[in-house]
Amino acid sequence: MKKEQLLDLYHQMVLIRRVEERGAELYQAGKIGGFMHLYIGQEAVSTGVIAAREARDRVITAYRDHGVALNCGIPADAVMAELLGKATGMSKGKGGSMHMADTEKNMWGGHAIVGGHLPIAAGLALGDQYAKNDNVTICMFGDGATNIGYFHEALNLAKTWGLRVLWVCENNQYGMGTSVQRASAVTDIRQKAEGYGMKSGQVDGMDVMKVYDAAKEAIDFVRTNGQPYLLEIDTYRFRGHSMGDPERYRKQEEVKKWQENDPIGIFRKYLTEKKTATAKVLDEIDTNVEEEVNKAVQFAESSAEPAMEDLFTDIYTE
Ligand SMILES: Cc1ncc(C[n+]2csc(CCOP(=O)(O)OP(=O)(O)O)c2C)c(N)n1
Ligand SMILES: [Mg+2]
Repeated sequence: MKKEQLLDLYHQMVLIRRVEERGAELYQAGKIGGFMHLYIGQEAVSTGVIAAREARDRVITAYRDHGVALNCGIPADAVMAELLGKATGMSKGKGGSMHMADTEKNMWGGHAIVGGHLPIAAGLALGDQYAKNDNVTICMFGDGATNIGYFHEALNLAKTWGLRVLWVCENNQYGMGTSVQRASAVTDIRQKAEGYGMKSGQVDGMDVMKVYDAAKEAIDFVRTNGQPYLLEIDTYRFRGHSMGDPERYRKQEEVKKWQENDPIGIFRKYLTEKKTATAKVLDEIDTNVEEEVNKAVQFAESSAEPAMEDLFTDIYTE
């Protein structure tokens, strides 16, 4: 990877972190309504996976979607405005935190029903199969979603019909307050692919370079063979499940242990040790991101709410 691309990945990870830190403040100030789930701690996952796609490859995810939106190239302005429910948001302020989408950027949405978007991913890939192209659909979901019927139906169909889907399980160790051990018969999530004769892999999700390499290999496999693949990416969310989670189900020592493996810190170390960039250059990127996010907040706060007459538009296709 060239230096510019590496620094761009660093920029993306820091941007996700700062957008969400500011988002959390705005939520606490009552400026964001509804549920909001932060991606802080998991930044290396979507950053590494989406860097490995071609622009023609589709991405679809669950409700923890702010990072995915930013990685797909949706500007911070549009993400922040959507969080605040403003008409200038990428979903015109009518989707909010859990429903960020921009099909022009091939970002097919955040989806709030656990597992509900997996059959949609199979459908997107079936559409590409009909159109006789070799685009890949990247479908991201949590460990909890793999205990839902939709996961099994979608993986079965994908293998039976030879659909080009990269199934990405972000195993952040918990589904709300329930640990993987308490909810899943097998704790190595990748094993679930075996029941469908599907190839699978597993990678450390705190290291963006490892994620990128694993995702690149998996996407190449899917594209070349016309077969799905399940990639388990092990990670951790540093914050609660959603805003206002008292986190009684996990110990602070456990959270601290994972925080010592901060994906941004790991990547900073990688970049400085490889002499790709000095700490000063990385600090400058941090400052630029701060500025970018300040502007995004100003843009969002000064934008208009959606108009009353738009209440019933964008519900059905016309
Ligand atoms: C069908 C359905 N059941 C329950 C819920 C409530 N719910 C929201 S998030 C969540 C946990 C999902 O965990 P996981 O898939 O691991 O994703 P994570 O939140 O860890 O990213 C649950 C049970 C829901 N949204 N949809
Ligand atoms: Mg989870």
